[in-house]
Amino acid sequence: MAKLPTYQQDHQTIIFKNSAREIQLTIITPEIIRVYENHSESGTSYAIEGDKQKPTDYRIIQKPDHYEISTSALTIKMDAAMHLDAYDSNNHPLIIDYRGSRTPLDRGIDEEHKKFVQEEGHNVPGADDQNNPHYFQVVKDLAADEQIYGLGDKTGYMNKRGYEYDDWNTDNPAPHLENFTRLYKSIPVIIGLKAGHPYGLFFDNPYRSHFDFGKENPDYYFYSAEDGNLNYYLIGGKTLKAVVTNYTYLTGRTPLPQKWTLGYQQSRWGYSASQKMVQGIVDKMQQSDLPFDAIHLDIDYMQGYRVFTWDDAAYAGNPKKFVTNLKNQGKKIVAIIDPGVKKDPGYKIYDQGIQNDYFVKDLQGKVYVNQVWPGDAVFPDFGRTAVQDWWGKNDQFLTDMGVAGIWNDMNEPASFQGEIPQDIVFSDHGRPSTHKKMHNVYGHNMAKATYEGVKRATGRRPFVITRAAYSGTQKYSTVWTGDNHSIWPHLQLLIPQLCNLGMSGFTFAGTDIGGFGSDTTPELLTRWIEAAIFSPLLRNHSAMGTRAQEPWAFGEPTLSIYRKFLKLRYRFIPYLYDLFARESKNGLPLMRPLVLNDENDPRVRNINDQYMVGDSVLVAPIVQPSQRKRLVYLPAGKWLDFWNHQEYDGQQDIVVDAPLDKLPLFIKKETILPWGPEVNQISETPDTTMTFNVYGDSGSYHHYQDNGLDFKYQQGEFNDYLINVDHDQVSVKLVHQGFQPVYQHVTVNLKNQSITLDYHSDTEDYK
Ligand code: MIG
Repeated sequence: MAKLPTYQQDHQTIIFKNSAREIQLTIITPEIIRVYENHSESGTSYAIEGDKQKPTDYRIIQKPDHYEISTSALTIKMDAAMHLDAYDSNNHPLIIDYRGSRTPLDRGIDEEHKKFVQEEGHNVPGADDQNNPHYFQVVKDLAADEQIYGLGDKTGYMNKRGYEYDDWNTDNPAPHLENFTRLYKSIPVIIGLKAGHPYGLFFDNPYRSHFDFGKENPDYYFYSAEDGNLNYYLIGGKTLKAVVTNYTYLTGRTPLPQKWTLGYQQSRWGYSASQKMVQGIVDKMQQSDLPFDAIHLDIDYMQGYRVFTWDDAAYAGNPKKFVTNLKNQGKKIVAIIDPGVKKDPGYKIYDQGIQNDYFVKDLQGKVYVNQVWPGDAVFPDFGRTAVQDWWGKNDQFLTDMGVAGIWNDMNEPASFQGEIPQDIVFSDHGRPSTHKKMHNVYGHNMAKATYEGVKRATGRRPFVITRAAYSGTQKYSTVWTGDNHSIWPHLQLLIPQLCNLGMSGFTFAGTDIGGFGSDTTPELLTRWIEAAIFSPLLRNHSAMGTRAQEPWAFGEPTLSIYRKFLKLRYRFIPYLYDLFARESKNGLPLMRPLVLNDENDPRVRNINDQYMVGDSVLVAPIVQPSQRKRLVYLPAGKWLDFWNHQEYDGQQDIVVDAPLDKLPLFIKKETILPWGPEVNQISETPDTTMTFNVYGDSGSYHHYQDNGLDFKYQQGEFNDYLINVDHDQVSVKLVHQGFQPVYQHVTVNLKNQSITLDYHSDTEDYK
């Protein structure tokens, strides 16, 4: 029998050694264990900040042919060949090393033909370079009954099984529904269900990496990276929710956003070329009685695409006045900032960057130049604190103008004259490194710099939106899914994409409503606003040169239907905000796949055209042209049709009517939901009343309230209301009171009556 490796313990780390390898297991918490092998790469994580390790009891037992390392939640077995197998506390296999060898797919192509095929623009995936001496792979057993979710924004379906993907942040203006391997973000976490048992696996290595989920061979899935250390986290948890909570414990959670950021936002590349155009959109929104909170300014507001400048002349010489005016009416401006700085001596940002040596350079020490919007451009070296601080201070140019949010684009980083060469010197936590290593965290560091800068300048909860991201970026920024197209497959794609982003820790996400590229149609736009109405980030955005897709662009009935859904959205904002308050503590996404709530029901494990909002709202949008009815699967429990309160039993498929103006929507019976007032924007003036609707006969609900703006809630300035309903017995309690004013009246709508309770300040209760 082969000899077991030796081991040595250092607190919660166990170092296993044999003649060839040294593998460390570190117990982070009972449910999180890190696997690490040094491949002489220095550097610490970008995803994980601060010390996450908790004092944890564990034991290590030597068996004849393996060791067993156990916490209360996980058992890891290591054999003589240093295979690692993870089991849950009931001995169910979760993450098991595959013992066989790989059987690469035969793609029927040789190197010469591959070149031609790629030159024509086809994507030939699976090119992992096993001759590279730094290449390594991790191959795990795939069970017949195993589903894999997560991986962030990747295209395709909820369940990634059968597909392969690359992590190499890529600006792709035409992602397909299936089998497009690269996109803007690298979020190397998978959330799996093996024979119904949940687990997570997070590969924390920023180098280009590849995932194959049983496409090459249905018996295994694998991860490979072209460089870097072997560094991954085995994550357990009793439920899928617990796994997501554990993963977001490790990499962080989306902080509570400003409340208005949940309002509707209108955007289009081109609007911002003049104040007149932006004002025209604001006016038209208001005249059309369309609720909204923000207009986005794309690259055209700048002087010749120079970041941190404003084309004053196009804004009547005084953009600050314009932004302030809107602000006084409660409407916000969000402005875009790209990383590429125009190479232009005499331009302040360029000069400062050159003087202070803030831009990335080639191996000869010359500042590296590529092309983006401003023409020749140079790139800030975001892997250094000084550069992040400088960038964050520049954001003050915008916040001083009154700009309320910053939208970071092109930060993969994208470049027009070919990709930035791998050896360009980018810093890694201040030390010289390479583009090869820092590429996938470039957008992350830019978003972090922006978040910190805006926070310092304004004291408000920063609203940052980024296109590129890495695991952990959710702590700093909202994301959108980049350049989709106005085609039905991309409407379909938003459900798995946003749900998988949510499973990967990115709860604050959205897609370009109506589609960015190509020309939308009235029906597509209508179905898009319906399908996306609960997406946390709610923005209609389109490319210059495409046909207009504002809510009024197609006249009636599109405008009325669009308005109806925007009004519905604002009614639900208190619910969405409550979910954010919970998410910031447990990491569970607002918009989520059915499987996250009901993992024991095999029927929900592959659903791509329905989603949940929290635990009790089920959305089944129409995502096919000319469809007017659809099948809806209702999970366990009883459900009420939101529109007519018809009751259905769960665990069945029902057929529902869905004329053009209807979004099939179901509420779990015995749910209480807050129902915001009818408004056309989120006000900074606190609400003094709130309404709750009861679906069914009883229930209980926690409702959160604060000023929706800054960080005072962290000092206890918030209210937590507990609403209890048992048939006609209604009670409202202030479980925590830290924010003034509290609601003066609370109305609870029961099936057949409406009850209003008033606040009595002497007794501090509702009667
Ligand atoms: O190369 O700023 O994804 O939202 O409108 C295009 C112009 C650059 C890409 C973004 C898109 C934005 C556009 N940008």
